[in-house]
Amino acid sequence: MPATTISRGTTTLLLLVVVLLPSVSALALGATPQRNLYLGIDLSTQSATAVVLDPGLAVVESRFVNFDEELPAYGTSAGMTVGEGGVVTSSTRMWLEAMDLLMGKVQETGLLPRVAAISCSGQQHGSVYWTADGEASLKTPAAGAAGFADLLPDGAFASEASPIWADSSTGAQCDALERALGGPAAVAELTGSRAYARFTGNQFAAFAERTPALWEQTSRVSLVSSFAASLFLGAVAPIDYSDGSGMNLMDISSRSWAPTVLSSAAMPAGLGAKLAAPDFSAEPAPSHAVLGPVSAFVAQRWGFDAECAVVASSGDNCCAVAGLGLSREGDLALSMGTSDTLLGVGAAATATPALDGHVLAHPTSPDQVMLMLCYKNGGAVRERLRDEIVGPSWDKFDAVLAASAPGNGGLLGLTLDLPEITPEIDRVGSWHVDAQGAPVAAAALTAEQRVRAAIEGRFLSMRSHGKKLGLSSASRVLATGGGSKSSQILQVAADVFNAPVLVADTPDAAAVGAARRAAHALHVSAEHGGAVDAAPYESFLVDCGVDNDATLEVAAKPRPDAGDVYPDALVTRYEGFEAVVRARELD
Ligand code: XUL
Repeated sequence: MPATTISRGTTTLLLLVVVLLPSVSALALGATPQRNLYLGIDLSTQSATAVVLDPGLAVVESRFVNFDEELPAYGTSAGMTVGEGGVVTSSTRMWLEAMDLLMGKVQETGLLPRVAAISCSGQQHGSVYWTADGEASLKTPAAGAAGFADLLPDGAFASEASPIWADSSTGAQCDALERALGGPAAVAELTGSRAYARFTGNQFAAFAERTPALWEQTSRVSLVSSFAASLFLGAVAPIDYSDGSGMNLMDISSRSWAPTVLSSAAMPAGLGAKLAAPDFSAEPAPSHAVLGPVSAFVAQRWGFDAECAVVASSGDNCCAVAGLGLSREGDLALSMGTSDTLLGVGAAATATPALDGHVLAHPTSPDQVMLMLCYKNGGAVRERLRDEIVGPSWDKFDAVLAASAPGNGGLLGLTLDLPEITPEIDRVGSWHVDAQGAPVAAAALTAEQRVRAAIEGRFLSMRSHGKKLGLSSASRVLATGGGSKSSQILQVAADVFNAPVLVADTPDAAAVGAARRAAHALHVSAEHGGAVDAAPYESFLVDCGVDNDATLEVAAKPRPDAGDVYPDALVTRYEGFEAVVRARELD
């Protein structure tokens, strides 16, 4: 597949066509000695987090709202409501109430009048359905509105059940999109990813198909990130390039909505108009766009300075990339949580969208892309294995892992408790093959072999799919999440990636990334007329005094023979093994 090129020229040009709110000059919104703090908010699946950064971009305050605990009326589990047939939603109203609670907590710090700029991070792949009434209430708040939930009463949204990233109910819509565009590779080539169930374009299509009257009532659509920005701006905010590239709707090369997708039979009528933020360009905005000042309502209600700038919001993975300082090609972030995510940085000019994983616009660097692989079977499978074999102790698990030989004598394994998305494998079970490719029953394996096969398998898979997206070799791996508590898992990661593994002590990376992006965007706008190339994010952070490397601790170094134990040939073998499991050629 040919490389995707995202030119710097295109980015600059598109920046110029982002029309700021009438009567507002972004240049008037710079930091001042009285206004030199930055607010970042992460509206994520289970919680909302706010951080306030000082002029050196270090966290001075953070506040937090947990949805299940603090908003029990919504009856969520881990922030979600699980319906029939793979439908998973969160309540738009719960998010509004959460933002009110959070802002109340942040206001108590007394720092809000000194905030120069704010940006939000939102869970990727969630959608919000505004009505014309909702848009009007946002722009012209009713007198005496006590907060966001009050400002946007019943009727502000065509549906308050917002589909989120965990929704997997849109298979038919994904098939329709791939058919309409000429197959999965064509969709990947154009948008950076083949059609994925959670990608928001497919959510819009499913919403319109299932509830056409509600789609009719929808005047605008937002992502969770642009929804959060809209609240502070007092107008529907544009979707940014980086989060926008996780929708199957944006042309990853030109960073504009792809006309062939919007006009295809797979997408609902009127989508283009609903994607357009009325006070801005109809197209997605650069992630560093200053959209305008906070609304008069927001300034008054929470005591912001009237000139506090609202910067385009972005997805949580995109903001985590900015928060972790992932900017060098070869930098990888390995998040081992409930699901496993590998984030990497690549050159836009050489990235190659593939059938597994995603090429997304980089949130801070126009010449780069963010490469992402998400696995559904992550921490839950590892913890089940650990509990079955040694009980709930990572130390004991580490001892078992350390007792087996790296490379596992050629044994390969894959364990799925849920159908997998990378690669798409629609079955659950546990499969192993020996060095000759012959199937081996799990009962015939020692605990040490099973554990090592599970851990090595995941990293070999990441290497294989990462390579197809254009990730050639790793220079360092930043590990986060529950799995990074196991020192031996980190050692296996160092060996398989043949790179040092660092543990990132950056709690709230997405909220910190949002706040740092806000500071950078304000600087670019006020000092460089919006020309992001004049002040690259990395050098801006250094100029502010941020030492990203100081927060990183080397947790594992690759063994000297790592390249021989885990050669490319082994990665290729693993790729073939996954294909055999996927094709059901192995019981
Ligand atoms: C990424 C994804 C999840 C969400 C969680 O593609 O689906 O990581 O971003 O918030």
